[in-house]
Amino acid sequence: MFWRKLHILIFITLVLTMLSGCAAQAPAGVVRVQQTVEGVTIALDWQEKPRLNQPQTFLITLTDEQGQAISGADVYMDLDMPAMPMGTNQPIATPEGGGTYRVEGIYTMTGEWHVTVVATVETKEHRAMFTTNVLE
Ligand SMILES: [Cu+2]
Repeated sequence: MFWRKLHILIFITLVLTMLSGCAAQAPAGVVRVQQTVEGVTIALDWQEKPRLNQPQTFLITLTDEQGQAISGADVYMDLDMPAMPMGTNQPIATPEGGGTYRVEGIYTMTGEWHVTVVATVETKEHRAMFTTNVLE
């Protein structure tokens, strides 16, 4: 009986270890989308199913044609709805090193949003637009 309980305990510990390992790699619900625009690859890690009025973290990673990280770019996002003018909603990204830039934003309405990453690399502007649907 003791050994049976011990086996169950070891099994549970293993499962918990695996689960916490996965969680450390990427927050739940975060997926990567990316586009290559004139030699610059713009990758965006964002919520796959964003919700209304919930703070969003956008992680942008820039790489060149050789796959090398691009640091020192000026990056901001433009959040807009194709169905209507939503005013200016252009949060500026904070560089995090290694070609990664962080943006905090929020969706103030349900429906389709156009999320555009604007990255200026050595005076040249690169824009990648991604579409998402915000639920209540
Ligand atoms: Cu709207």
